[in-house]
Amino acid sequence: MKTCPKTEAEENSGTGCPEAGGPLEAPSPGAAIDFDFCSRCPACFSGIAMEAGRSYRIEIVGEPDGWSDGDWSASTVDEALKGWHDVSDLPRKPMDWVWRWALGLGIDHEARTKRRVRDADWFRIFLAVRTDDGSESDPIALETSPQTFQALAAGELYLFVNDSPKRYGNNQGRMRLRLSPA
Ligand SMILES: [Ca+2]
Repeated sequence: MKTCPKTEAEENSGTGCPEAGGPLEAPSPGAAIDFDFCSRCPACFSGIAMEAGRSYRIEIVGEPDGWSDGDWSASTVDEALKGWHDVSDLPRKPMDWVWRWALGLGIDHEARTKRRVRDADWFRIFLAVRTDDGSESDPIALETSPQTFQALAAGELYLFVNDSPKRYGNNQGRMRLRLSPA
C-alpha cells in the first residue's frame, strides 16, 4: 500500500501521516478520533476503519496549516473547502499576460480534464474508503465542516485533494480532522 510522503522534518521527528495498511481503529459512539491530513499525499490514510453503510461525522479542527497548491493558498477552513476554480483565482503577478494567454489557448481547460475528480474544482477535499481487497469506494466531497457522510464501503478511510495525479508534488500543508460515529 502507498505510504504518505513525509518531509525530512517529519522523518526526523517521527510525525506525519499514518502509514497505510497499519492497524485500524474503529471509532466508538461518543468518542472522536483525531488525525492529520496532508495535501501532498494522493491518498492520505487515516488509520480509521469504516463500516459500510454507517454514518460518520467529520470536522476540520482549527485552521489549515500552510495549505497551498503552488501559487494558490488557503488560510481558513472556508477557503480550503472551496479550493480554486481556474487561473483567475491565482494571485496576480507581473507575468499576468501569461495567464491570459494560457486561458485564451484553452490550456486551463485542458488542465482541468486531467483532474482526478474532473467536475470538481482544484484542491476540493474528498473522502474515500480503500477496502481490504484494495478497491476504492466512490469519493465523497467534503463541502462543510462539520459534515455527516455515509461510508460507501468497509475499509480504511482516506482523504485527498482534487489534483492532477502528477501535480501532488507542489502541494503543501496539513489540517487536523476529527471523526466520530454520527
Ligand atoms: Ca498541485
